[in-house]
Amino acid sequence: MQLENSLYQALEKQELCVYYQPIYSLNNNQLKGFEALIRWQHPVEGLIRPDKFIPIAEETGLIIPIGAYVLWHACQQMQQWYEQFPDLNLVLSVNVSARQLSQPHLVDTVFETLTRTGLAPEKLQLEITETTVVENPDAAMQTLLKLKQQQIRLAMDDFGTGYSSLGYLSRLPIDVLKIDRCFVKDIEHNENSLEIIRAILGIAQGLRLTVVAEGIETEFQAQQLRELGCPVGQGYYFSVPLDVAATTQLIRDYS
Ligand code: G
Ligand code: G
Ligand code: G
Ligand code: MN
Ligand code: NA
Repeated sequence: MQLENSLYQALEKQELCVYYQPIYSLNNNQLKGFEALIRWQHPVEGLIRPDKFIPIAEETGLIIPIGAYVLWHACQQMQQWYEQFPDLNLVLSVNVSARQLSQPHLVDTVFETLTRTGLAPEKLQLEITETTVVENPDAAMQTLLKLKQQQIRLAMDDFGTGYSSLGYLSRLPIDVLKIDRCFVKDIEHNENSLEIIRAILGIAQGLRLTVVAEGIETEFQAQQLRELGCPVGQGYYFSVPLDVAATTQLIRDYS
């Protein structure tokens, strides 16, 4: 309850900010985009990570304004980078939680944000999870189809950990699978994880989806994923999530 109150105030006082984790092509280390990740800059506690407050935001419904806030700030920032660095070709990936996806209003929020920030819809990717879809497949399908009609890219986050249904995967208008970091983490010690990744890559190829491996922390993991044919990755090995200044510097160095 106390955290709920201060979370509400955090939104009002603009203590929430967005960090950006770079996403790279594994073949040539080309920068492909960023995942937007919310942080809470608490005046006393310091930087609070979302695992602490996203569940509360979900329960209380605060995730709706917080989600809109992240979307707005990230799209606005991405458009600013596009204006500052005209040769850029990057995708911005934003997480969408179950409660957000179950709201019919999500589609309007996304379209309005794109219109008002000027960011092109094909530069925005929304990350949803399997669990979200399984909870309310019909509503999810409706919403995702509307987003897809407008050229927004859709990614299945944490793939392989939820109530996976390969049936949904074949019917939903998904473009990208994000392999959960638990499989990547185990790659060196657990032959099964390697085989699961191989299987996910096979499914993705069959369904013409692209794949992003999450949580890459070592050169060994990056190399294994490359050899398996995984095209894209993110993780501490490449970079931790960065604040706006550090992200701008990374883009400048890269351009
Ligand atoms: O970056 P990291 O530890 O900080 O994120 C922890 C969890 O919080 C992840 O599951 C991530 O998807 C989620 N998360 C981070 N930012 C957002 C956000 O803006 N919206 C939602 N719904 N979840 C987020
Ligand atoms: O401007 P203010 O901070 O009061 O806006 C309230 C919320 O809406 C915040 O999350 C803000 O980032 C976001 N926001 C501000 N202007 C716009 C806008 O023109 N469109 C949308 N969709 N969101 C906005
Ligand atoms: O659920 P989602 O995939 O959106 O979560 C992203 C989360 O993963 C964020 O909390 C982010 O900070 C974290 N993260 C990003 N790279 C790594 C990594 O290499 N290792 C670990 N353990 N976490 C990572
Ligand atoms: Mn994610
Ligand atoms: Na994930």
